[in-house]
Amino acid sequence: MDPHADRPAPAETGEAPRDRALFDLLDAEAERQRDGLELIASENFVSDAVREATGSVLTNKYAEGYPGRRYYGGCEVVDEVERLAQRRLNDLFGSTWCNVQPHSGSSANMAVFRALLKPGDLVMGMDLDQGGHLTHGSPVNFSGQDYRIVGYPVDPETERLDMDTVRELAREHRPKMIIAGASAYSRILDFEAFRSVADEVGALLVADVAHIAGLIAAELHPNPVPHAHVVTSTTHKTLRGPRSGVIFGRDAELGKKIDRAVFPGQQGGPLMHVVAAKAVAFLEAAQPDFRTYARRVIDGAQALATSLSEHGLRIVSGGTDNHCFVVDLRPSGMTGKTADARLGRVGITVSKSMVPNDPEKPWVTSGIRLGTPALATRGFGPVAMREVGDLIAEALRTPDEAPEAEVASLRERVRTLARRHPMP
Ligand code: DSN
Repeated sequence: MDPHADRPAPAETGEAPRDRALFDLLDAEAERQRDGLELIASENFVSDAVREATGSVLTNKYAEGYPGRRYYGGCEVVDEVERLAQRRLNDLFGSTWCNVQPHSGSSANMAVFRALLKPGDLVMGMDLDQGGHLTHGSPVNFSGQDYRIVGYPVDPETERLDMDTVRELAREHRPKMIIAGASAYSRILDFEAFRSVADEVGALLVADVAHIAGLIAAELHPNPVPHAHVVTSTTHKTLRGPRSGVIFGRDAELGKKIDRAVFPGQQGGPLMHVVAAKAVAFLEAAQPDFRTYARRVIDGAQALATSLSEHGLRIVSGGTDNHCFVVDLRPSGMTGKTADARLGRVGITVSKSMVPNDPEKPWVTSGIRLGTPALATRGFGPVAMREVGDLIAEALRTPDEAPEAEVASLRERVRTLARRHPMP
């Protein structure tokens, strides 16, 4: 049976063969991205060059191993691709060693755990409901199942990290590794202070900069490389590359252990097309206009937080220093699930988020997390972000049972604002 039987014959149409079922879905997703307001803090819109590399012939190539030491023939070109990605990553962050093969941030973190710890070792990471990440010790994740975890909280009053609390916990529990990083935290991370805590208790410091890597590349957030033993990151959030992960640092001995943990310890063949796209993204992030972009990300996040505060919404910790923030919806009498649905139906995309000490389950939550990396790529600056704030407030106020015409009119205003800002 011809799996492409539903497509027009190329000879009749002059078009390339097309898997209609699948490519129609891709067209629908492109339209959804173009016509909506994308506020998921961990998403972005990549350049044509990143997409071209991701869709390139390198998807055809196996390259288990590392440049110059592969288990397959024909790797002379991909060796150069991987070396280029490595050089560009090290230049961007000031590291001297890196691994560009992890398929994701989670697999980068898993490789670091496996390389530096034994099962059962004690790790300190930020609790999930305080803003941390699954791989920083959640009991439903490998990190919380194979290792003993002590979570550190944000201060209940300020909702910011208090390094004295982190130090006290570290002194009490003597972790082997401390992770400094977050998925829903809107304040600057003090990597130097984390290192001083780690040194005091003889722990390794791992910085997970998945969310803020682009801001670090643009020198708008302190760089962990001089302080952390190892840094992990994704490449697709503020860094605006393909969906993937990286690990880097300045300690070559730790680097050797981590290389072995990535391959052969954990992964098989690297996704060389994605490694190529990472190389493109690292070059783009080194350009002066990327700094302008990162500034717009932060200015936009601050303008949006201010706008939502003026609409009476409570922002966790009172505002943001980076690309994102969490809205605590409890004073508004709404869960994150309800807010997510009310925004989603008018084309505003966010993620539900736990607030510190959240009484709700992760599937429901008391908050939503908003971030500006994707809209800043489309050119949304502080003025446009205030308009976005007005639309969010209106959508949240619109009850579930509102007439469809009211919802449709709001959806149309969202679409009009989105279309004023071209996709890359
Ligand atoms: N899922 C990502 C986020 O949204 O923050 C982290 O891995």
